[in-house]
Amino acid sequence: MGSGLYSMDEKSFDQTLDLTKIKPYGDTMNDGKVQLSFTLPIPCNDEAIEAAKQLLKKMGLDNPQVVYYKELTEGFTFFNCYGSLVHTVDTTTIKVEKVESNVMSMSETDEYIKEHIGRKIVVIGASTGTDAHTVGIDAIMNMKGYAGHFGIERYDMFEAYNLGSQVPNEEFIAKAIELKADALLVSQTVTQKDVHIHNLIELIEMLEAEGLRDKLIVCCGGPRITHELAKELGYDAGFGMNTFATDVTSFVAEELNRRINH
Ligand code: B12
Repeated sequence: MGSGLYSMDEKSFDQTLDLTKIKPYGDTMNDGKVQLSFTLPIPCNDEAIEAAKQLLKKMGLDNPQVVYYKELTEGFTFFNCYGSLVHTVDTTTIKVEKVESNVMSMSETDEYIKEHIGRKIVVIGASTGTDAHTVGIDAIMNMKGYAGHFGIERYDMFEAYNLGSQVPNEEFIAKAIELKADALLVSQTVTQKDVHIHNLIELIEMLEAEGLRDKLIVCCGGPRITHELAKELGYDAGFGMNTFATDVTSFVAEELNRRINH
């Protein structure tokens, strides 16, 4: 038994949590403490600080405090603020659509593919359209991987092609045909003016027009992609932040097995 900071009684505070009324935690349970930062397009002065505080109150933050502020450029002020949120959320009613798969390690996935597919799975990935962000797709595909998780190029039973960024959907599809891909991995980071939605929809429509949609497993990913959104747009799966290669390789291996063998 360690001599922690809390006595057992104090520790048990979280067992009395009302999961129907959860609010942020900062220092003491249910204090609602929140930190946020934003910029206002007004000069940096006392009135700007008061404006920031009034906005915090309107957001439902009691005891609003501006703890840091700075002029960004003439007429623009940046703020770091604290406040206590008055709102709560009922966590018992929350349902989130998730990718259904058993996440396996790299070696387990390779074994699974050897046993159930009996050949390498061909995947091609790219950031498509005008999207120039490569870090996400590289994190998933590059040999060296991301945050201690190897990327798909490291797997024995995947043949992985990373086409990079700003790949037009036509080119992506042409490559899929040329390489006889089993799965397409699309990365979309920029969401301004819903450009990711248009781009993702266009790919599915083009695949459908070519009669290829059902022949391919099509996944997308990015910081603002959810599985729910991906399904809505006609994808087989969607992966958001904190995804590792294992998440998508497990899904693709199991999905291909389902399609081939069931
Ligand atoms: C680096 C960066 C850039 C670099 C990119 C360099 C490069 N080679 O990638 C440069 C400077 C080029 C750049 C440019 C732009 N950027 Co930028 N950029 C960023 C930044 C700082 C980091 C992004 C990143 O690398 N994240 C790390 C990776 C690992 O995370 P990730 O992409 O989410 O990937 C993970 C998951 O999402 C998932 N995933 C991602 N893809 C896929 C795919 C599959 C198949 C799967 C399974 C999983 C998966 O797995 C990954 C690992 O867990 C972000 C801000 C931020 N801190 O996030 C802004 C940001 C993304 N950029 C932004 C913007 C606006 C731009 C520009 C439009 C700016 C401008 N006005 O010119 C341009 C757009 C250029 C273009 N045509 O696309 C905005 C996007 C806002 C929005 N919602 O649209 C952000 C959020 C900054 C901001 N707060 O405004 N950018």
